[in-house]
Amino acid sequence: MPANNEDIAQLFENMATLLEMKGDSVFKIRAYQRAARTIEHLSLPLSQAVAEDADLKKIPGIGKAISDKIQELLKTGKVSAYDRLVAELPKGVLDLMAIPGVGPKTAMLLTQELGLDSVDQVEAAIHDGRVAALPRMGTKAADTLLRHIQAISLRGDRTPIGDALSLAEDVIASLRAECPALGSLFPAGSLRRWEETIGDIDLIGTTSEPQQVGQALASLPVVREVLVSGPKKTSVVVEPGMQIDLRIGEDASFGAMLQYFTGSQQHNIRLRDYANHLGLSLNEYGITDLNTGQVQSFPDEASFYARLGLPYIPPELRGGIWELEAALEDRLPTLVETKDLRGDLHLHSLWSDGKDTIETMVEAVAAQGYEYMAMTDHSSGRGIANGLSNERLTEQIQLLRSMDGKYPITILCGSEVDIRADGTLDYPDDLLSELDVVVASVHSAMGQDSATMTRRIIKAMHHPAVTIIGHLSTRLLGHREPTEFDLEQVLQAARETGTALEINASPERLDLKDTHAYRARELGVPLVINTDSHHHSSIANRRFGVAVARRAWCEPKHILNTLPRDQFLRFIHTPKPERIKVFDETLLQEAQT
Ligand code: DGT
Ligand code: CA
Ligand code: CA
Ligand code: ZN
Repeated sequence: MPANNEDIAQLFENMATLLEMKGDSVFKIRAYQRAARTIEHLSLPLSQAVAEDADLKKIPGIGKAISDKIQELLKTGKVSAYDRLVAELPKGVLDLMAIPGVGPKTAMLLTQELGLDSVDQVEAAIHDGRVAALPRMGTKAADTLLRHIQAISLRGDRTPIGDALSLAEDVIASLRAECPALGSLFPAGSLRRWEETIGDIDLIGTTSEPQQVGQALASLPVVREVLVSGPKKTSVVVEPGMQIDLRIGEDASFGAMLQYFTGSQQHNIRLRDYANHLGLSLNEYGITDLNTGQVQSFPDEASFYARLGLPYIPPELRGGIWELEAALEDRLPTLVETKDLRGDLHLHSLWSDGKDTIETMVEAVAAQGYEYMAMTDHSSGRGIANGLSNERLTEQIQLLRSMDGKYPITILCGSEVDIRADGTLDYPDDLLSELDVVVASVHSAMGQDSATMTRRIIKAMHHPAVTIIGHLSTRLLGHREPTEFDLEQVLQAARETGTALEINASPERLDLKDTHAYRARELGVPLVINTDSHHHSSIANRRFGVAVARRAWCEPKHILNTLPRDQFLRFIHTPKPERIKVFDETLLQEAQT
């Protein structure tokens, strides 16, 4: 297996750290860090780019030295410069830097002076006093280090965005209820950028009573520990182990503050570099003119970006890779919004494993103002309890046909059909051909090797009845790893067969993930944002799917279920693969208007 983008990013991150320990040039270190960030967020596998002889230097943040090392890694499996660096430095030094507050210098001190090469060993050495006895250390520094180590286990891993967002919304509602003097209060950081997992929750607010708001946060029943409590910042750890940082600022400079703490860090570094070239410097209070020393404040982000000569950059795009160039060249996308959606094509009812009747689901979807929907209960294949037999599906089709016309929404007959291990589908062809919408999904044999899984999915795409592939990777965030498959081949087959790919909006799934959706959009694959609702309330999850699409730089024209009803019906009623032309035509129309 060639190294994937994450491995390559990690290697450069390590490289930067090792150089920092050696005291190498700041520019070189920065360059490696920037390359790591860039690669981590690339939508295209570098292994493929290299195989196709693409010029990696065209990617912003990747110069000749780094491009050469990527080639070396992918061709030989190692990078000799990296191996030399590792050999020069003590074992375990990188592991110790996983402790917050431990930079290269401290890590070197701990490994060289005490021979420690794991976090556990450091903890033991703090307890027996060896760490405190080190030069430049002392009892106080050793205690701080111990608290950091303990906080790692207390805080646990990153939290899926679904859990983090509902927690943040609860906290915001409580603070609103308790603090009448509260002005603005928004999530910032990774939550505002809609990353799929969240390290900690950042909240940014304004108020005339900062003490009261900080106090209110610290006193919430969910708070397990108060880490920082001051007029400008309050930090707490809440059950079940998430940190919340609340920062309070002034109305007049709220824009700069929100911008600063929204990040990403990489976006802010890029923006700072760019501002420096204009003779300006940025911080959380505003923009300083380096000639006059004057600081200008901004009440909102739009005016902040405008001062830099830039259009407003939506938080979902602030990954630090392409957005600044795109903004400067005036080619930022007009991102898809929740209000653009006109249908949901993946919905379950009590007929299979849903929790509501068909009628309840139809009413709930119609209440969103949608124009069309498809009921897609499970097929009877393995893995899913209560899937519909051929007879029950026939019965459901009759029922749905009789309901259509009685509601202010077009009800389409569908099914979520299992893709069996060999790529065949769970219903006979004549039954499938009666359906308007077929979502084909993998629910079994998820451990297949990449080649088998790729063939399996592509075989399903070639079936004339398959409209959409559901939750392509089958991952469950924090619970189940994605299956292995060749993304490029799958996306190409989707395009060639005119099969749409789902962005499953369920916050446990978010599947396609953002970078895969990004690549799908680049290749012209039709995307559909579905909620896969098993309960009428889950239709609200569509916002998570819209966020994935926005992080993939999707405009309405890239999303099939933003099509008006008649155009959508024309798409599904046109046989595959010609159907793709209907999709392309709508792209064209939009580009012309
Ligand atoms: P997370 O919490 O790991 O999911 O990711 P973020 O992006 O929310 O990171 P966090 O909470 O450490 O910081 C919030 C934002 O503050 C970050 O996106 C950018 C901004 N920021 C500005 N300067 C700095 C800095 O020197 N260090 C860090 N860590 N953040 C900074
Ligand atoms: Ca954060
Ligand atoms: Ca934070
Ligand atoms: Zn489903």
